[in-house]
Amino acid sequence: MTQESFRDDLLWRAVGAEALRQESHLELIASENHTSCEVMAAMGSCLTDKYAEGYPGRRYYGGCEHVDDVENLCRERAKDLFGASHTNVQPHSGTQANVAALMALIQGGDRVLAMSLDHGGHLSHGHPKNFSGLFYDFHAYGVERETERIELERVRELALELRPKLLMAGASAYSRTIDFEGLASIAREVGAHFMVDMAHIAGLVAAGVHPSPVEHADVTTMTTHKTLRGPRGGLILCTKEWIKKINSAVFPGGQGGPFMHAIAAKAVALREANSASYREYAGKVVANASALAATLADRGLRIVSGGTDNHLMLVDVTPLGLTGADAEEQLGAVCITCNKNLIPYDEQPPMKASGIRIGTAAVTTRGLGTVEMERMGGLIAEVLGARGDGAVLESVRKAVGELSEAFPIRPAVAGV
Ligand code: DSN
Repeated sequence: MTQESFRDDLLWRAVGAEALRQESHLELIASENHTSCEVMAAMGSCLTDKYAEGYPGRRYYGGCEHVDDVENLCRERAKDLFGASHTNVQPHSGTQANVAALMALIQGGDRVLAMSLDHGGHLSHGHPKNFSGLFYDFHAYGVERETERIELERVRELALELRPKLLMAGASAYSRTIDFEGLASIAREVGAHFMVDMAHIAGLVAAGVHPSPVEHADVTTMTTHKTLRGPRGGLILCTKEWIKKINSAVFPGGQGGPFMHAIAAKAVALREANSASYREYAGKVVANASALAATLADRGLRIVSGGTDNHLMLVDVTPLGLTGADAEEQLGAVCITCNKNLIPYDEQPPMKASGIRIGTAAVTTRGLGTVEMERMGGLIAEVLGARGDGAVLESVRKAVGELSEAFPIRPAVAGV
């Protein structure tokens, strides 16, 4: 069935418009990417029709022999790619994976030490209105004011003072390498379990361009749709000791039937990520982020912590007299998509924020390289310094249009 033969005009008009938006905009939201045609095909396959509560070989419904093969394949690929002994590939999202990890590792009310959301952490690491903050006793470590980096000695002092049952690492807006080995040794020293949410950097870890937490953590969670470039979803890796508890925390603890189409698409993405071309891609993502950060800094913008080691950076836009919300809107107007973001020790509320977060995973998938990053950095600086000058905005919009036309998404991902 082709899209032309679909009857639901209203719906497909919106989907078509989104496809055009993606093609004509440069996507710098650090948590987004463009998936391959095979990932999309798996997501749109007949597997979406199948109920399969339980696990391979032990389901509650009949007719699961083929989806068992799919889930087993996905599990083997996840273990192989990340060097893990055990995995659960059913979480519907990163937050669902974190629900299961917390349910497995600790009891309600137990104390957890995790990175502060205001300094780059994540909603599911203890926000007071999220399940995590509602049901557990979360305390936060952050980055130092001077360096804007996590300093292990400070985390250690807090851990010794608070004696958490669980130490959590991982972030959604932190641009520096996280020392998982060092954090694991703090956890051991205070008798805490150690959990890592590597959602943002999973693809970089898979490719070996960021140190892996897997050998250090009791449980590692991730999403599959960010740098890993798979379908929207979650995944858990853990040691033998935790797999029974993790499995029962995912199902029946936090979810019902698994999304077998999403598990098939995760299997596709895991195979794609286990290749020389993907490892080359991940290296380019990091090189592109470095080049973009350097260009923005050269053009007078302040990069939080002075640069980046991974796929993203935080840019402080207050020296230009802007809020993050203003900057997001002005860049949006020239077809560059990014998000406003709190910077460490921000005095603005989250809906305004003092910074923007920029990531290079999606534009690198399109084929943009360091030369184009320098060009984009210049364009971003021009827009943010334009103070609404219509002629500047028009010329940048034209230049962005030329870049997106030169690097179309679908041909780029067809043969990933
Ligand atoms: N919303 C995601 C991000 O943008 O980092 C995390 O869940």
